[in-house]
Parts: sequence; structure tokens; C-alpha cells
Amino acid sequence: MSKKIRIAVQKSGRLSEDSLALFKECGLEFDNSMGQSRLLCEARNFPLELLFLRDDDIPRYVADGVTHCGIVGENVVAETNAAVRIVERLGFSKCRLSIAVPRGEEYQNITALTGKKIATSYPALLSRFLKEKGVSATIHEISGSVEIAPGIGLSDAICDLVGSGSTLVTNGLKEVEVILRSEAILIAGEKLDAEQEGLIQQLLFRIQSVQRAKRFKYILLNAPNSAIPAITEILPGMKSPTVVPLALEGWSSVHSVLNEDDFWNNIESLRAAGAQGILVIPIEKMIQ
Ligand code: PRT
Ligand code: ZN
Repeated sequence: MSKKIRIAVQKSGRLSEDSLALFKECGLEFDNSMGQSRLLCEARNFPLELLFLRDDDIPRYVADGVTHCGIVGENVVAETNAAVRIVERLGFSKCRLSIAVPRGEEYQNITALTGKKIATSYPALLSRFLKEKGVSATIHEISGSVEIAPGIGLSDAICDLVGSGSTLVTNGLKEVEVILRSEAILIAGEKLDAEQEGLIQQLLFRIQSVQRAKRFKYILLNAPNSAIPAITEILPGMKSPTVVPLALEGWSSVHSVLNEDDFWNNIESLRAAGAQGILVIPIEKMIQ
């Protein structure tokens, strides 16, 4: 049997859709029935199969070698402390693990938690955090609906994942400490053979090309030739911008790539330098 890599993804939950979308963007094709009721699903055009699991099981299965890689929240890896390595941060499912207390409660600093009872599904991370801060509190481990614990008198505070923060607001809580910032990560086992490692590197190359493309835009503009040096300065591109003469004498079209992060700043300075008819287009893949 020829070698392939197995990657565990969450069967159904917040990570599932974005994980599968990432594989599609990387050009991997699967059967339509993917993820419905199956445990395993093989790619048609890459030596890779997906294993669908609950997210909590993924780090351990990767550490045990049942699967070579997995996509999971960094929070789960940190809590389980599994022997895996992070291959790449994937930029989706961003959240933070935070401590929250009832909104009306006075909170100056972390010493306010001394002697309190804190409900959480993340006892290991919470306990490490409290120890580092030298605070002694009681950890009450519960597996779900942590946010209702103070309201029903089960705890004085909670330690839970926060996304938009609206669950805290709905439950009359306020965020007071951030323990960990998390996002989806691609993890791999410590001991893989050279062939499996090679396949992971091929996949990683594709993932990075897709991710890089998301951070950049393709930009086209027209400018008088006299403005080209100033515009080149603002738009260095991957090597240097492409400059093509327009049919109109003394004018050119400039093509380049632009980082999404400083998009608006650059647009302003381009206009100031004499650029006109600016078009900004998404990039699908970007290979360096
Ligand atoms: O069934 P399975 O065990 O596989 O899934 P699960 O129910 O344990 O996990 P799931 O699908 O809820 O979350 C998977 C991963 O998504 C988590 O491990 C995080 O890495 C990531 N993630 C990102 C989140 C959130 N954002 C998030 N907001 N996980 C959970 N939440 C919950 C949080 O616990 C709280 O109840 O959403 C609520 C808060 O959301 P906001 O937006 O109101 O702040
Ligand atoms: Zn879970």
C-alpha cells in the first residue's frame, strides 16, 4: 500500500466547516458524502484521508499515532498537554480562555479571586494560571454550560472560552482575566517517517499559499508616467510592480500586490501620488 497521511478533523462543531473549506482551497477533492456519517474519508487527488472525531480526542489520537495530524483548537491541545507539535496556525476559530465574574462584583486585580470557587472545563490551564499568579482558589470542573454556574449558585466565577463576549453579557458576567488566546492549529505527531513528513510539507506549502493569498490583494491602477517612481515606492509588490504602457501617450497601468492590513493607508497615498482608476482584486493562491 502506498503511503498517505491521515488528518483528524472535528466531526461536527465550530471547527468542522472551516477545516474542510481549507482542504478544498488547497485543491483536495473528496466524495460528496464527506463527514455525514463516515469515520474516514479519502481524498481523490492527494494521498490523504480524513478521520472525523470529537475535538477533545484529537490531540491524544495524534500523540498516540492513530492519526498523523489533526486540526484542533489550541485551547484543547494546551489543556490536554499532549505530546504533539504545532505545524501551522490556521487563523480561524479564534477565541480566548478567560475568567469572568458577576458584572456587579468589584474586581481590582487577580487577588479578588482568592478563596473563590471557579467553574471551568479547563481545570489544567486554570490551575496553572492561578499557580503562576500565586492565587489560591477552588476549581470546580464541569463539562458544559459553564456560564450559568454563578447564576445558579454553583460558583463565584467562571473560566471559559469567549468569542464575541455576548454569552458573558447575557449571563450577567464580565471578563476580568485572559488566560490564553487560541485559534485552530494543525498539529502532528512527534515521530513520523520521512515519507509522511514529506506529505505534510507538501500540504503545508499549499496551506501557506492559500493563507498568504488571503492576506494580500491584487491591485491595478493607471498613472501618469511621472508618478511611477513614487507609486513603485508605495507598492513594491513581490519583486517590483508590473508597469505596462496604456494606449494613451504618457500613461501606464501598474499591477502589484498589497497587504490587506495597510490597505486603506496605501490607497490614500497612491491617490495622493497620482494614481487613478484603482482596482483591487482578491488573490486565490500566492506562491513565493
Ligand atoms: O462535539 P465536540 O466535542 O467535537 O465539540 P465541542 O462542543 O467540544 O466544541 P465546539 O465545536 O463548541 O468548539 C470547538 C472549538 O472552537 C473550541 O475548542 C475552540 O477552539 C473554538 N471556539 C472558538 C469556540 C468558541 N470560539 C466559542 N465561542 N469554542 C466555544 N465557544 C463557546 C464558549 O464555550 C461559550 O459557551 O461559545 C460561547 C461563547 O461565545 P461568545 O461568542 O458568546 O463569546
Ligand atoms: Zn469537545
